[in-house]
Amino acid sequence: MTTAADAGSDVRAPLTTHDFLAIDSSLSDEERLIRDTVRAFVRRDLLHQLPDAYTQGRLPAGFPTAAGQLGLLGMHLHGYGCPGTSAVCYGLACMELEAGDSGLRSFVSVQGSLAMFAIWRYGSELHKQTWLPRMAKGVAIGCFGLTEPDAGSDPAAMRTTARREDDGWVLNGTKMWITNGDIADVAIVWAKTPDGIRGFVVPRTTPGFSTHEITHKLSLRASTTSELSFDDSRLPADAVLPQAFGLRAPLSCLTEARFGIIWGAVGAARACYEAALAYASTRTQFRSPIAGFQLTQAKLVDMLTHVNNSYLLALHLGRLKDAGQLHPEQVSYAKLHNVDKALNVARTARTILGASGITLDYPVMRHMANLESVLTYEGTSEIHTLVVGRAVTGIAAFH
Ligand code: TGC
Ligand code: FAD
Repeated sequence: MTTAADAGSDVRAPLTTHDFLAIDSSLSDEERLIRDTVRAFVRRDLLHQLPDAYTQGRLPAGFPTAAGQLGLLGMHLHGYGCPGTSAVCYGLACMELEAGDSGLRSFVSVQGSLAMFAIWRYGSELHKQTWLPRMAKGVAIGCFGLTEPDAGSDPAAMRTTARREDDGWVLNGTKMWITNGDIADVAIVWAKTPDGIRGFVVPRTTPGFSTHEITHKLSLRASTTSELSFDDSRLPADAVLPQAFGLRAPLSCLTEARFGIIWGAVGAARACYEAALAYASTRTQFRSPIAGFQLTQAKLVDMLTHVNNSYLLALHLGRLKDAGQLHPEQVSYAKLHNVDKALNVARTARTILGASGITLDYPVMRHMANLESVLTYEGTSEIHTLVVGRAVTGIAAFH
């Protein structure tokens, strides 16, 4: 068969070091535009702030409202001031944000895929009107309280309760490791009621609701993580999410956020690979660039395959999601794969940078430390292994 290349008119996308499989060539113009816009935002406005933000344990200044102005909050939701983009566009934005820092993507995941999605999917019309437009702009911040001190991987074991009293609800309990907790205007809180697990929209001003920031973190430092406490917190009757019944509701929110993580992990891995490739090309030892050593090339190729294969996987799942064909078990498969590979890439990249790799002058160790949290939150790698294991054997092995 004669190809166009044989005939002398080569129409192939050029071979590049970063997008080796030319995956970008299968993106639409709109997808490429969103990807480029978020990439430019991260590189122009955020990258230079990240080492200090990381050291000081905070988000880069002004990030929530800047992300809102760009349409990154609740970006795949329709109506109520949300942009209503495709899942692939949302994924590409997550990828570019996490190429900056997992804390940026984490903020966007929790705001859009957990807090806003819960209100959008399960809330009353009043909840949606009250919160979604302001949350989409980043002027109101949300958090999502599922995990507790004694209920992490097994949220069904939660102890937080909500009881009916005087035509309202009384909330008691503690939520732990909650992203955005200290900066949130509203918390989506999951609690046991006599009718099973229900979700509640809890404004920060609710009496008996307090937050405490978790300090001394060595991972995901450019992000706020908090404990939420509810001490006889009284809520009106309409604080409950009317459409959310049982654990299925919060788990469906997790599927949304895990989808973003699948893409984000590709961004973090890509940033580490790029840093290692650039360093290896200029660093000389034994009178040769270290990129010229076989052992270094093996590492670079290993990283390259992980980055490209993970990107392909993310894009495939994005196309499935946009076609309404995505299963939560497929999301578990890809979260498991892409985060594991990203951590692998970050660790390998760190070795290529030698001593320089342990500083904040390069992004690699920051990504590596962040990815330890990403491996654990939104379902640990063990839990996702068991979810996929259950899907292929039909036997649940959680107990
Ligand atoms: P199980 O019996 O499997 O399921 C209960 C009901 O839920 C349904 N379901 C799902 N629905 C939608 N999406 C999913 N992913 C779903 N998984 C399960 C299921 O069909 C069932 O429905 P129904 O109608 O039959 O009742 O429940 P289980 O108690 O056996 O638990 C299963 C397990 C272990 C997989 C689940 O508990 C789990 O995923 N655990 C991990 C917990 C977790 O991921 N926590 C994350 C907290 S949020 C967070 O980390 C935010 S970090 C964000 C950031 O900063 O970026
Ligand atoms: P555990 O569940 O105690 O697990 C400890 C170890 O035991 C893990 O290796 C786990 O895989 C393993 N294990 C548990 N059960 C099994 C089993 N059946 N079989 C085999 N191994 C098992 N939660 C929220 O609700 N909202 C948030 O916004 C949020 N943000 C977070 C931000 C950060 C930075 C971090 C680190 C966590 C955040 N979390 C949040 C909590 C996160 O979801 C939990 O940490 C996670 O679900 C694991 O729970 P755990 O830490 O209690 O670990």
